[in-house]
Amino acid sequence: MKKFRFFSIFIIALSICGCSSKPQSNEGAVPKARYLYAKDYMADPSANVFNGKVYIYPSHDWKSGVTTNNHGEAFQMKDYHVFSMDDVENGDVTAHGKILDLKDIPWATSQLWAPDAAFKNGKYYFYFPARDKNNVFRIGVAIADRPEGPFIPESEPIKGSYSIDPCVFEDNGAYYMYFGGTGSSPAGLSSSSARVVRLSDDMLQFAEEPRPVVLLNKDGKPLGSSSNYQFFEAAWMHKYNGKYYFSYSTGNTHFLCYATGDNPYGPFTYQGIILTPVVGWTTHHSIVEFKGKWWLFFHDSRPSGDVTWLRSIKVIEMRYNEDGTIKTIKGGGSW
Ligand code: FUB
Repeated sequence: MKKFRFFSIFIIALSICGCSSKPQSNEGAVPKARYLYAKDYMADPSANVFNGKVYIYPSHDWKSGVTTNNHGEAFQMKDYHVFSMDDVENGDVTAHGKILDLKDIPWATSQLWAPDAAFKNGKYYFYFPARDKNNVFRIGVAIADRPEGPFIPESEPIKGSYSIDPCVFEDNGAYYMYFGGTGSSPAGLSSSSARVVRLSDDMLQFAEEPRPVVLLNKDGKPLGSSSNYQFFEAAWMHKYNGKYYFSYSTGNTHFLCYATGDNPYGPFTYQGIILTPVVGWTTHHSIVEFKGKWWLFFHDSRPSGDVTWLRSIKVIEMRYNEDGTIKTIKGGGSW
C-alpha cells in the first residue's frame, strides 16, 4: 500500500515537473509521451484494436526479491492483466484486472514475459512465453470470448515453440507469429535472430517450421551480429502503405529499430531507429493505428528510479516522413 502511495506521488511529481509530458520530438513533430498506469508496474505493452478500443496486454513486473539478472532472472512475472482505452491521447485507462495466472497454466513454471493477443472468428487468443518444467522458454496460448478475458490456457505449449516475445500479425486472413530473444533461451533453443511462422487455422499451433527473419543493410547484405542495430528481442510487425515494418529491440545498444519488406516473411531492409534508449536496460514496444494516428506503446523504468525490472507503460504518437520512414523519438535514457 505504502509502495503504491509513493509510486503515485512520484508519477504526479514527474507530470508536474514535465518529465512525463516533455515533448519528445524531432523534425518539427511535437508528440508527448504519457504514462498509462500509475498504480502498479507493467511492461512490454502489446496494444491491439478490438471492438473500437485499444486493448493493452502488458507483462506485470513486481518486486520478487530476485535481483541478480545475468539471464533475466529478475523478471519473475506471475500473472497478466489487461487495460483498455478509447482515447489514447487523453482518455482514461480502464484496468480490467487479471486475465491469467501462472498457477492456472498446467505446463508453465515461471517468468510470464511479453505477451500479445489476436482475434479470429469470435475468439480472442492470448500468446505468452513462460519457462516450462525443464526451464526452457516455450510459447503458450489461452482463449477467451472477450478481450477482457478471462483467458483459459491450453494444457501444453505450442508444439515446437521456443524462446520469447510472441507478436501475432494478421495479413489477408493469415496469421503470423514473430518471436525470439537472443539472451533468453538455453543453449540449443535460443534464437540468434527473430523467427516468423504462420499459425494453423485454429490459431493453436504452428502451421510450418519457423523461419529466420532476415535483416539486410541498404546494400542487401546481412546486417550481421556485430551491428549496433541487430535484433535482440521484442519483435513487432505492422503494415503501413502496403509495406511490412518489422521492429525490434537491439538489446545491448538499447534501441528500438525497424526494417521494411514486401511480404510478412521478409527479408527486411534496415531503415533506422524508432526510439532511442529509455531509462532502464530493456526496451520493448508495440505499434498500432487508432483513430487516424499511429501510436508507439513502450515502457521505461523512470518511475521506479531506474530499477530495470520495475517498469511503467507509456504511449506516444509515432509519425512518418513522406517517404514512409519513421521519425525517431527520444527515449530519455542515458545509455
Ligand atoms: O519483460 C521481460 C522481458 O524483458 C521481455 O520479454 C523482453 O522483451 C524485455 O522487455
